[in-house]
Amino acid sequence: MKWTLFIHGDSDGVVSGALAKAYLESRGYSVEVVFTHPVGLLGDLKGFVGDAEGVFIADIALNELHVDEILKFLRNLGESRSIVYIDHHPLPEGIDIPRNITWIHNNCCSASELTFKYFNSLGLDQEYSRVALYGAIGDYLDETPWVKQELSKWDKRTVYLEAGILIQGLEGSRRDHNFKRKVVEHLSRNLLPSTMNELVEKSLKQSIEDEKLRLWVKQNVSKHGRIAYVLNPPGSIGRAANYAKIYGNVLVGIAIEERREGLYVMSLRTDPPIDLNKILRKLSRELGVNGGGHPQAAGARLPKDMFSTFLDKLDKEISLFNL
Ligand SMILES: [Mn+2]
Repeated sequence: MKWTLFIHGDSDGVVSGALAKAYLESRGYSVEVVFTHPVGLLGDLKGFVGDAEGVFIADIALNELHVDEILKFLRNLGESRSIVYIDHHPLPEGIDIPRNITWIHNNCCSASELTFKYFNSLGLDQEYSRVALYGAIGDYLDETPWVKQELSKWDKRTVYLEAGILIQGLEGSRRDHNFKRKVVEHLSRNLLPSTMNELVEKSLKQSIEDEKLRLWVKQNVSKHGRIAYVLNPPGSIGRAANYAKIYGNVLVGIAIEERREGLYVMSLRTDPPIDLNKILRKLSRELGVNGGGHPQAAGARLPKDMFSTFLDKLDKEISLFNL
């Protein structure tokens, strides 16, 4: 009796996995954890579902390019197994959702919040709301009505301390899936992140790295109209994009990593009401490049020689907001 969990490796994904594990183990199942991402999901499903009788997927966006094939695969799997898919990333338009799977999708809030509500309704102990809060905070989705209500039931200062240790510790253990599995195990028992020494050490190291990154971005940021950007920052491009926005004092921040010769992989950050997901999906169709994500946190990848065209078009789209 086994379930396999396919989850994202950030704090929202890890927490979603821990909540699922806590519930499923309390019902007598064994649980296996696979870390994946939108582009790798289909391959990982094909490779790792094996003889599991249940499949849980959380915090993995459905990629425009693979969505039909993934849904077809899930529909087939749904004939013989239980499938639960929980996510909060905006969906591609016009998709055909399989009726034989449990489909929980809402842009309202974190995957952690959705996952907690789902398993709590099935009987997961209310005490696990604290674990769910860490995941919500990790995705900056800590101002939803549910989060505010639950935070008031704990000492919220210590919840933020614990969330910070988890978020920073995971950030500092990028591709170390074995370590992340241990974190899932730890959280699935509702143990505090601060009682896991290795996580605390990684989080403290990560904070030093982030401070270096912050100062580097402050000195190296370039501006283009309403956009500020940095190229090849020494650290996470998501964080660097946020700092570029702040220190460029503009509406949109971008951090770019030149992945291999001529390919720019970038992260973008903004504030409401600008919707980067909508803008990037539009530019993606116009320019034939990959792009999308959340409204205020998104990504794109394009050939280096298209970057200045991309910046011009993006700036024009932002100007439409008249901010
Ligand atoms: Mn998430």
